[in-house]
Amino acid sequence: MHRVVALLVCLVVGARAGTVSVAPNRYEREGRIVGGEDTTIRAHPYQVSLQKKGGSHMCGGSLISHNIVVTAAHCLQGYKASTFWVRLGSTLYNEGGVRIAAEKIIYHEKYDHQTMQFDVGLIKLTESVLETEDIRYIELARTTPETGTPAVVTGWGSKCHLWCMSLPKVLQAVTVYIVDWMKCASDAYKYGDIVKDTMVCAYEKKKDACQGDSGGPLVANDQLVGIVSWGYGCASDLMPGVYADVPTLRDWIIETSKALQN
Ligand code: 4AZ
Repeated sequence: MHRVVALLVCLVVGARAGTVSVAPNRYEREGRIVGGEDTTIRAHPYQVSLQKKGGSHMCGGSLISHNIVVTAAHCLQGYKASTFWVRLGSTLYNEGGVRIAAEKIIYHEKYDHQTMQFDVGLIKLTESVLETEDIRYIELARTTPETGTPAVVTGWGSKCHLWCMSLPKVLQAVTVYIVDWMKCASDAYKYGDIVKDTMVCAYEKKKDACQGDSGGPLVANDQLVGIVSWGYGCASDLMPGVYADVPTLRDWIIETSKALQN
């Protein structure tokens, strides 16, 4: 479905942003965190930037313990841990805070890049980080908030349209509203049954996550409820942002985090 366009877009975007992650559903891109505004790491201290060593921002992520970052499987697939650095504790993706190399990476064994189900992965850092004003571990939500609950998505995804060359250096934030997967798959929106029960959507007119925000946090009530995963375009009418549903994936995240300590 839209494969050729998706591939072309990924090639263009990949060359520009230094990412080669391929999500088949990704056929268009526009904006940044679309419709967002500058924010600070202190307001979202769980946010991290996943980068290739050398400094190109690839994806977002969320710190959940002293040495574990949650991100999207599609940010990790095809890479070795030695590829990555993580920058924590900085409003700017390209300087400040601390930069720590990845020691191990793993993604969900049921991750399917066609359907985008189980789009979750973990990074174990080579060093532990303590909590400060600018670095905090975020709790994993146990239940998906009701449809209509406000949630905040943050990231350094591209700020410009398709042919613009620069990423925002300053972290962006936008408020969107939870749409549960059944509602998101209903006739109220345009996706239909490609939205599955491992996913949760979030929507607001002209506001959305976008390419480069992948892997990053969707937060409600100070808990991680979603991981930026996919969408058709960004901030398109009746096409919500789609996220990996953290409550559904919570047990895997916790068990796998433990296993990574060995
Ligand atoms: C992406 O390509 C992507 N509008 C992330 C989020 C959304 C769309 C695309 C949601 O990484």
